[in-house]
Amino acid sequence: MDTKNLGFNSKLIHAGGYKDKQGSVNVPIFQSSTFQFESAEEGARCFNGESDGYIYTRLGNPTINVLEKIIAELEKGYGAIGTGSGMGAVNTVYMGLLKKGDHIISSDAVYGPSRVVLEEKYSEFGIESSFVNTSNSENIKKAIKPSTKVLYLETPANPTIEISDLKKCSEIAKENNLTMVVDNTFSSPYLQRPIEFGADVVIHSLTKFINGHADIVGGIVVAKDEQMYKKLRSTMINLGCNMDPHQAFLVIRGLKTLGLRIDRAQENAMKIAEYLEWHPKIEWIKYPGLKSHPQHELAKKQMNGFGSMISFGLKGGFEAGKTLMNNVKMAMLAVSLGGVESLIEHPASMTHSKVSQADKIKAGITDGLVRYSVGIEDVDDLISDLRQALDKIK
Ligand code: LCS
Repeated sequence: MDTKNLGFNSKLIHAGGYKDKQGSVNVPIFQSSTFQFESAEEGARCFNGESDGYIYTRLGNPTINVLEKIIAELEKGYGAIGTGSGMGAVNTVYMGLLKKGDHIISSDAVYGPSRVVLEEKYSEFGIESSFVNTSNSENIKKAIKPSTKVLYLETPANPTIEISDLKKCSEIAKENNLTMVVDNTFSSPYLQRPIEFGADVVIHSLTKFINGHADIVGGIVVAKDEQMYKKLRSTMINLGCNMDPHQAFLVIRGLKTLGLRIDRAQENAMKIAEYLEWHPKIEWIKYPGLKSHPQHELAKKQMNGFGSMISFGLKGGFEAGKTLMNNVKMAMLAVSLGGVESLIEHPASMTHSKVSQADKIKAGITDGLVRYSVGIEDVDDLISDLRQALDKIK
């Protein structure tokens, strides 16, 4: 079936175009590392690109390919490349797009390891990186050098929930010949499709909203055009950070309810944000759906919803945050996000602990910041849970 003109939720169920010869409604798990050729000639054709038959799972696998086709269609890209984790996707992009002497500009608030690997490892290969607050696009212009090749954005950013203007950023990228990469993990294609705003590459940690059930780790890279797709696929193959077919099967299953899950989670998040905003023990809160969020109007323009990630600080600072995290009963104290269950964590000591203290402060990742990933539970239960934990703060 041609799914191009279907609505998003229909695409979640029908995109990918897989039709099983045995009639299976679901995509089977092709749990095979290697694939037989019909003849020596066919084997040679597969290797020289004249045939698109499968060869070896690190290069491509039917189950993984279905997931790749679905995500490419949802993100409006040319093609997608499954990876074993979100960090596999991040490194495929860094390795594929940067070489010795190149410079990358990244949002200063990004997932900790996406930043630290540039500072600690890619610097050893002669690759330079700058981290700026990309929610003000003037900061990007100021950071551009003749050697700048890549603009890397996370919006909304982990964990500050700052939002960068995708259209403005892509205009700057085009004017300066930069490849624009967007980590779209916090939105998923249901809420935001960066390629429509001019991004060249989109990446995801599938571990989060796209799979949505906290039972796998996975990643994906989506390329806007064929040339970029081929370059990044060959990088992934050589890095060896491919996805596993069973992982792909679970993501395909989780993905089917993406729209339903996000609708429910963001409805909950709005109510929780409204509750927290006026709570006497809360010092500040960042949720794109609140008018008080500095980029609320931009979020309305470039996103189809405000998502379910909230960050906030308590008047009692980190000690108060600790009391809250130690006393919530329904929200689980755990890293990761975007699942059906609500999770709470402290980025400064957990997900972003390897970022230097000075860089954390500069990026707004203060010691008092608490991150809350709102799940799909009954919102009254989640609010009661927060209320009783907040009551414990002296
Ligand atoms: N990009 C973003 C925005 C992320 O939040 C993460 C993981 C990654 C990439 C890496 O993906 P992974 O390899 O874990 O699949 N973020 C995490 C977090 O905030 N808590 O735990 C993991």
